[in-house]
Amino acid sequence: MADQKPAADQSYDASNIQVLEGLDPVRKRPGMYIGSTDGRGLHHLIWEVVDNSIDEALAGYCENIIIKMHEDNSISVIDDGRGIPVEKHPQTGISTVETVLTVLHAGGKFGGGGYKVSGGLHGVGVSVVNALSTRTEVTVYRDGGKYFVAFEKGEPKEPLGKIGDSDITGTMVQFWPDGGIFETTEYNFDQVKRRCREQAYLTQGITLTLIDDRSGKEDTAQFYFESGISSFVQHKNDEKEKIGPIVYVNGEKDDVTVEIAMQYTQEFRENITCFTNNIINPDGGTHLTGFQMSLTRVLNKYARENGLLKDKDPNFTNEDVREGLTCVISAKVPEPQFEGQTKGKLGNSVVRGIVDKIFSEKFSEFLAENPSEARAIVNKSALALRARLAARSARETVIRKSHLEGLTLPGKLADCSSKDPNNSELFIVEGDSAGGTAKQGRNRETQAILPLRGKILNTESCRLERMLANNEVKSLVIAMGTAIGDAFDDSRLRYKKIVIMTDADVDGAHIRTLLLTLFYRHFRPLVEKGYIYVANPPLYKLSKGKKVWYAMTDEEKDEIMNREDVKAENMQRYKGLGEMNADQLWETTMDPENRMLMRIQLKDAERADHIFKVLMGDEVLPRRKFIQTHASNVKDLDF
Ligand code: 0RA
Repeated sequence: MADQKPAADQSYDASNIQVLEGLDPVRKRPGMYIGSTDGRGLHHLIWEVVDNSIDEALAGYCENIIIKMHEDNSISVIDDGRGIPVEKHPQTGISTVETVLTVLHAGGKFGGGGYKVSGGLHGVGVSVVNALSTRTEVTVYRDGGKYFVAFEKGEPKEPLGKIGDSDITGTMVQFWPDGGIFETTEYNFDQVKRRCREQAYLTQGITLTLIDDRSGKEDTAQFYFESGISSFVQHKNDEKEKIGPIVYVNGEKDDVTVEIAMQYTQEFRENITCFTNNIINPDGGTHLTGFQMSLTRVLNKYARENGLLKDKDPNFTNEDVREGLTCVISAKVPEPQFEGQTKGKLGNSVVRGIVDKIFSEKFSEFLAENPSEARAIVNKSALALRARLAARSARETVIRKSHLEGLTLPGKLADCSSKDPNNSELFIVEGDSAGGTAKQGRNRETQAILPLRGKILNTESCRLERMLANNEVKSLVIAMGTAIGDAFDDSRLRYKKIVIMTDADVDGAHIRTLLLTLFYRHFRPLVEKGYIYVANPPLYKLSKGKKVWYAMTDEEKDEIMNREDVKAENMQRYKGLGEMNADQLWETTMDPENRMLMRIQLKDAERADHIFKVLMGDEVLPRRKFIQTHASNVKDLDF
């Protein structure tokens, strides 16, 4: 009794510790051993017995399992395995068959075999079935003899004895579930049949026969799947349009065996089922994550190496490569750890790496050897990827619309009173101070002023979504009324003259470039229709007595000074729009009678965009070249 663990500890690694325990705790707290005492727990009894037979099959000794439902609600499970040993067990002093039936956690271990791999959800063994049955009879065919032993509520009733000769081997266990423990003792044929089918898929080469012998319910079902989980995948894909063959991969590492069968279909949904030791894992676990990591990585690698994904394409995501995939993953793990509320998830982390390694190797091999199938598979993922990007873009349009729609005009916009775009002008002005001057000097009827604070966002390689998060860009878009991107609609444009009014210096030129780039990329129709202008504020003010002249360029300044004999100290150089007063700004730059506007041509905007790409883009070489060429001539930045 060394190493005894408390009964309450349903540790799944208990199978490798030889716990010798009576069956009393099982009858006292059945739920602890089989989960529940409802129909689910009742059906669980069958699988605790069948698991032992399946272990025999996995060990290579058993080919047939028959499950029979009897009139009296008893169940018998018959197999053609080696038969439970009947000789005295060295540790318990009683026969192995009696040990297996009366000692908790005494599965294959007591027979001296390897670990027990199948094993129900709780892996508690056939002794629990015995404990929860009013009667259990075991018939063993072995060593040329037929042996019989019977128990009642887990207690030996008829001692083991030889009752005849036999030239076959095998075991028959019949049990009568205890109606005093279970809420119901009536079995459901379809429920058992479903699990039989699943178990037959998972154990290649086994034949499972289910017989309902109850009067009025007579029925039989038989399952044999030559190709195991590959047959399972074939069955799942029965009605679906398939892409490529069923790919089967298996391998073993550190006592963990892995089997994966998969096939792509034209479906959009995925269908992946995972098992550990023949028990379904509804919540996946480490075998699933290992498979998923590997699948995504291998398909991306193959697609890149074979030019099926171009440099500009993003990688496939996990979701992309799962689309239309039907897959069965079956792992055999010596000491499985299950996680989650319902213990539906495999937790052993070593399994992740093992599955990843085995699958990567074999699947890469498959792709390399089957180029046309590989291409079909990759194309399916590529379709999923494109659909995902398209869906995202559609979603962004909706987001964009909701960003812009219903929004009131920005507070800093001083709008004009005219609602007719044909005689409305929008002046985009650099800075709040110049904005203030322009607001005072403007014609309120037809001229709107939108001051932009500082440099607007660098729109190079910048997603629309992020651009719209920039307040300056957002204000401009709302003021113009056109929205942006897929939602762009130039019939809603509020001003047919949009005037960029920036300082006549390098910063001003930069902001102009930024704005032109924005128009070129996102509002090109406005450029094409000739709605975009650049204002031309004077560089110098010259005065003599009460006479005043403005000069746009150095040449003009020199010409005026010569002609009018203006002395240099009278001369004022405007460093920015803000240095002019409202009247001066109106007179020189905004008054339609006097001003000089430059209408932006598509090629101007295109050039701005090009310069922008060179200066702000990812490529370093052209940028260096541009700066080296133009460093001493900043005027080239002007338009
Ligand atoms: C212990 C040891 C061996 C087999 C079994 C148990 C066994 C149990 C069940 C339960 C239902 N069918 C079964 N078949 C076998 C190994 C025996 C050997 O080494 O010969």
